[in-house]
Amino acid sequence: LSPFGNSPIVAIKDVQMRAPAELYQKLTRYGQQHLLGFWDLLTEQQRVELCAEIAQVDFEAIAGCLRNQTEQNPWSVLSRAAEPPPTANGQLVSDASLDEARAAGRGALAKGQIGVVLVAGGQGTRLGFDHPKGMLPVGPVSGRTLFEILIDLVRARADLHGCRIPVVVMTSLATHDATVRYFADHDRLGLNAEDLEIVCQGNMPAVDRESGKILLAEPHRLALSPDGHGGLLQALEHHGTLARLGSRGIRHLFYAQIDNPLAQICDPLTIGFHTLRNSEMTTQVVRKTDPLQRVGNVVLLDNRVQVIEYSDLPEQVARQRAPDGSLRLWAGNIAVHVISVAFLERVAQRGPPLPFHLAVKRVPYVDANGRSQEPREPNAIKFERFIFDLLPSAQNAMVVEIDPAEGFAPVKNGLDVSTENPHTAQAAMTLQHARRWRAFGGQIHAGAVLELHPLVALDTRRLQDWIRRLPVCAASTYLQP
Ligand code: UD2
Repeated sequence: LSPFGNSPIVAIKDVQMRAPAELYQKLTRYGQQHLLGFWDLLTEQQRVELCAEIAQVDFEAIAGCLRNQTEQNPWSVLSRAAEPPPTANGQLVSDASLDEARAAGRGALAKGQIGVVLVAGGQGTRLGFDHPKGMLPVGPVSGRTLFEILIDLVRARADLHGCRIPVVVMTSLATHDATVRYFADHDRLGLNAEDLEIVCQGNMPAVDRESGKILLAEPHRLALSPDGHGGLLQALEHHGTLARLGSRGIRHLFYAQIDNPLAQICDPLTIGFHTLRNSEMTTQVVRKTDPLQRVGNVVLLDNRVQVIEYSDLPEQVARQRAPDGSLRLWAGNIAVHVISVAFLERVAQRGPPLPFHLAVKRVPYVDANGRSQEPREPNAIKFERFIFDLLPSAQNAMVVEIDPAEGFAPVKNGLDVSTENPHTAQAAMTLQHARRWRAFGGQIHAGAVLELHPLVALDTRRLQDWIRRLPVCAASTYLQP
């Protein structure tokens, strides 16, 4: 049911007379003229704001998505032809080629060719945390936040390889201001001003699921939400970031999500496979532990590496087994990628554009009488682009398998859910750091928690120094350089 029904608060013909004719005509072409329904009641300033929001809407894209809605989800058929992807570090790779890849990755880092992108625009609805997710404290002893942990990792890599690593943090309308303030209040977490860019992604309006009409959040405001992490492409292009990175010699971007404190940011092995094999996009995967695990499925389809999102993979296909009893589509997307800057530039300028994925969600709106409505049931369609949809366009796309214990502990949920919450992430960090400590002869008393700053964890010499000074860790400790 259209919230705007047949009784707009201002008769459409009046709108036509009072609102700018060109705008009215444009909206009419797409059946969205109700957006001007409150025009006569708005102040001059509100009219300016409404026009600015309308100007940013890609009406053609929305109309196209809604027209093709029934064809949006061909995965039920396509996924049957999906094959497991080959991995760069699969069974046939020798230790020598692993060493060669690591050396190539270190070389690219040392030459200053690697930048980092952290996507942090999500609204974190499942977590129930009132700030950007990056501000969540998860360090098991240090209480360091997700932002601090991941930026510490970047700085540790820069220190180890004697290079500069610029960081781009992508935010959204929902997280931008708080994130900018957070970095300003915390001295950019130690990054040089020229090594940090915080770029805000674009928005897409939600539409009423029955009528396709764009919803208003207020009489002069569209119901906007972030356009998905695939919005990165446009954001980097729009803010001139891609050109700036290119001109300072950055050839590849290491991409990770802010919700994974174990992300192997700037892992030399992954970077090395990417560069040695001339891949335009390389992605890390983990072996799924459950057929219905909430990770995207990395597959080979039409000879291209692609991701089928967990919500799109039919259960029957997800449960298929290989002859040895293991899951056939085993490769889970952990959203850690290496993407070449030249590839991003090419797709940003010449396409193909990333497709929109449609999701039916609950979205508050104002009705035709200007009253705020809080629907109880999903009433709207939201549009999002996903960065992993770049994979099929990438030349020589590569897949690298990693051990989840060493690279994947996402924080998705609050403590009311027993999985993928802050405690499970802390437990994974604690186990990882203990393994590292013990691998070099250190000991830890039962009950003591040891947290290592990335520079201690990654730099073997520093780690060994610490173990000499503190052979037995008897109480909970955070070790920093
Ligand atoms: C994502 C992947 C899934 C799997 C999983 C691993 C998608 C659609 N699915 O699932 O395949 O890899 O992660 O953890 O990505 N974000 C933005 N802007 C947006 C939306 C999201 O920056 O408009 C960021 C968000 O801050 C977060 C990340 O993207 O860092 C993932 O978003 P999510 O938590 O909604 O994705 P999820 O868990 O459904």
